[in-house]
Amino acid sequence: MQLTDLQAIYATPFFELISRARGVYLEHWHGNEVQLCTLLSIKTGGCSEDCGYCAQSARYASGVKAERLLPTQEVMEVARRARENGSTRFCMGAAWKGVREGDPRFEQVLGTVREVSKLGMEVCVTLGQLSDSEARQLKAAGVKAYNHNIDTSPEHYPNIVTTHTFEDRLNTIKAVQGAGMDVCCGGIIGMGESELDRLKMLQVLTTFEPAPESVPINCLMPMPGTPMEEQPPVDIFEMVRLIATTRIALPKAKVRLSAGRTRMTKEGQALAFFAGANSIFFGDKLLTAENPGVDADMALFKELDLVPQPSSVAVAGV
Ligand code: SAM
Ligand code: DTB
Ligand code: SF4
Repeated sequence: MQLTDLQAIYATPFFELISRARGVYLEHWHGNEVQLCTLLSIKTGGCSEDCGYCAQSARYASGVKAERLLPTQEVMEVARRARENGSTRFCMGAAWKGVREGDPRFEQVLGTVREVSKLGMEVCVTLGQLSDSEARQLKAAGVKAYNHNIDTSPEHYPNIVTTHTFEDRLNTIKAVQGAGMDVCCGGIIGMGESELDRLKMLQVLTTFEPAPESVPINCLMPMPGTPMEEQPPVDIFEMVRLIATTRIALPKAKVRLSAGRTRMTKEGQALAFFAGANSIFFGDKLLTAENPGVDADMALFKELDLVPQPSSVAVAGV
């Protein structure tokens, strides 16, 4: 899609915009179903990269300590609980620049993926940069989707990260597509970017072939000790406008209302669901930051008559 088209959509009067987004949404999805994804940080902190928003970078005194890679059995306990709570996607994150073939830790992650995929949830991982052959191994082990965000516009990216480039991110996404995994790719708003940067980020997402399967829209959670700790919160109507524009631009993608829900009201989240958001991170923790708890989210779903989206994969009976 052209940037000018996205700008025109974004600038539509608010109620017209969310009504149009709702219409597009209902053409492609069941209007009351929201996908529940549980996140688990399987390797926390100590990351070599300098992403200015991230508490897991070794460069910032964020208070997040570097930990070892979690053993498969520990991951399985959390994954089983996530399934009991109703999650249909389980996403494991590692604070690494990327994975290295031949590294025993990569072999361990492959083993963990094989086990988790027996639980009948969609398996997603976010492990940083990948080569083609690593991507193929992850796919073979049972990964359905790979999360790798472009995070912001190509122009704003160097203001946020200097240890890798926007192009590096796109190359990993190509490796993921080449291996036949779904691409989960979105970004963060509230990092000092302009409205134009947000739409440029969305424009890049619309050029992907195939289109991203899911698009997480995160609001910056300003983590203490990071360069972004003082960033002001994102205005809810800007967030809803971006969600509506994303829904119209990428009708078949799951649009995930991601980090930052702890600072949103119930009404704000309801507007985001109305405008086409149909996935959330579920559980009281994201990777290191807080998320609304299971009980609060289930109460909200009840009030809004929303239901968890069924899993797209079969349960193996583990
Ligand atoms: N290391 C891998 C990578 O960089 O892709 C995977 C983990 S990384 C923490 C996954 C994504 O979480 C980032 O791309 C970013 O979009 C999001 N994220 C990290 N810290 C955040 C924060 N403080 N607020 C909002 N989103 C954040
Ligand atoms: C995504 O877009 N958001 C998630 C997931 N993909 C991996 C991560 C949010 C992290 C929020 C900050 C934290 O927990 O440290
Ligand atoms: Fe490392 Fe990923 Fe955090 Fe960047 S976003 S510092 S690559 S964990």
